[in-house]
Amino acid sequence: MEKLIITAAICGAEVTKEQNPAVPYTLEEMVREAKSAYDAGAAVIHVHVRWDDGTPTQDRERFRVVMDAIQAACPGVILIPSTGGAVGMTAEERLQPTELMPEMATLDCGTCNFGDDVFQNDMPTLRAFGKRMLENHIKPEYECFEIGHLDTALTLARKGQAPGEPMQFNFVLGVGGCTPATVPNLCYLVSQIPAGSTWTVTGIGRHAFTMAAAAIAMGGNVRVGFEDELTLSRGVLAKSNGELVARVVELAKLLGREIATPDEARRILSLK
Ligand code: KMH
Ligand code: ZN
Repeated sequence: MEKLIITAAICGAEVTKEQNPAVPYTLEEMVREAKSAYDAGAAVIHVHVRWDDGTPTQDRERFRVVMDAIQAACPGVILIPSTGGAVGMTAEERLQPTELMPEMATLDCGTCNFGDDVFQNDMPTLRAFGKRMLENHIKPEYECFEIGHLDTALTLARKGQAPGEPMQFNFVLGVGGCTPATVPNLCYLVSQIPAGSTWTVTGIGRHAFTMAAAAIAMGGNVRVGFEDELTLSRGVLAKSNGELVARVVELAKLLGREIATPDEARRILSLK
C-alpha cells in the first residue's frame, strides 16, 4: 500500500471564529495553521483565503501572498487552492487562483445544496474550469459531494474537456443533503474510479475520523481541517489544524500505514 497523503483544509470559506477561535483569517493566522498541520504530517494544504475580517474572497493577489507565505513556512508542501470559493461567487471570481499556475486546484463536479444555499456548478461552468486547467497545466482535484458528481468528472475527462488520467478525486461525504458519509458509499465511489487514479476522503463533522479510518484501511488518502470539522470529539474544539492532522497520524500508526512526505505525495499524485 502507498503511504498515506494527509491534506489539511485549514480555513474553508464558511466557518468562523465564533465557531472556533482558531479559524484563521489573517496572513499570520493562515501561516500558523498551515505550519501546525504541516509539522503534524500534512503533505497538502487546501487553501481558501479570507480578508482580515473573515470575509471569504477569491482575490488572486490575496491567494498569491498567502500561498507564498505558506510555501516559505512549509518547504515543499503541495498547495491546492480552491476554485469553489464560497457559495454565491461567480465563476470568474472563483477562477482567479488558477492564474497563479498552481500545480493543483480543486474542481467541483456538480451543483448541490450547501446549508441553506445552493452551490452552483452547472455544466458550462465545469467546462470552463476544465478548459482553464488544461490550458494552465493544473491537475484538478475532482471534488465529489454526490455520487453523480463522479460520473460528471469522468465524462468531462473522457470528452477531453478537463484533464484526464491519472485523476485525483476527493470524496466529500456527509454534507447535508448530499451523499452520506458511510463506508458502503465510500466503497461504491472507489469502485467506480479508473485504475491508476488516486483518491482522498473528507468526512464532514462527526464523520471525519470514521471516514479517515476507512480510507487508511482501504489505501486511500485523508483530508481533515477546520473547513470540514471544528472539533476533535463531541464538544471538544480542536486548538489547531495540527491537532486534527495529528489524530489522523495516530490512526494511521495504529493501522500500520506510513505517512507521505510532500515529495512522496508528489510522486503518488503524479505531479513529477
Ligand atoms: N466552500 C464551498 C462552497 C472547494 O474548495 O473547491 C466549496 C468548497 C469546494 O469549499
Ligand atoms: Zn474548499
